[in-house]
Amino acid sequence: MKLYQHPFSTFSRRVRIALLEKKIDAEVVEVDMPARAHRAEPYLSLNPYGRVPTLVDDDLVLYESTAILEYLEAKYPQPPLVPADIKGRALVSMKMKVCDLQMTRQAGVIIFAKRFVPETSWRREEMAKASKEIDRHFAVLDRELAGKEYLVAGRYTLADVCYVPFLEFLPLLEVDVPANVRSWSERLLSRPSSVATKPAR
Ligand SMILES: N[C@@H](CCC(=O)N[C@@H](CS)C(=O)NCC(=O)O)C(=O)O
Repeated sequence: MKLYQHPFSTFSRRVRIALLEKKIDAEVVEVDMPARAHRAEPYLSLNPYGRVPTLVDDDLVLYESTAILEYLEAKYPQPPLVPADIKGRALVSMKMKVCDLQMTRQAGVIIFAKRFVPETSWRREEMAKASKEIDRHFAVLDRELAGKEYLVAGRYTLADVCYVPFLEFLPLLEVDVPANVRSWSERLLSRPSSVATKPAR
């Protein structure tokens, strides 16, 4: 099994966390993104959208980090990163989707600019709008996390995994971080799989 990824990639980090949590032995291949290898052959034959991560397992080529996480869960169910019951699993799916709809695009606007774009070229209006949307999402998460350590069923699941790479950059987001979100974030970021995959910058 091969994972094509980049160490600075938030979406790739989700998959590397799952590999570590499940102790899956996969070959991790770094795509030379600074040299635009993700936008050129042979990589485009694997992932026509030119993004990381991509997982290759024999004849299966999978891109989209959430699909990859679900595949790894199905192929390597131990230790489980989803609850055993179908209602719990449905909630995990819902929260993974919500993370992508309400958090990753908005956080990406800010995180990408602040990590990789000179300040003179920042699109400040777009970044401010993204911060507001994250504020609203955090207000919902804060209510949902009240009295809970994790998003679903009182246990660490793929839903939490999806958020980790984005919570890493909380200080960049210029949002008010409510108390329950802050303690959940600290709990997630202190897991060994998060520490081991923390990007160098
Ligand atoms: N929805 C995709 C997003 C993947 C994605 O946007 N990856 C970024 C790196 S974190 C990328 O490859 N960007 C390069 C580009 O779009 O040119 C997923 O969940 O895997």
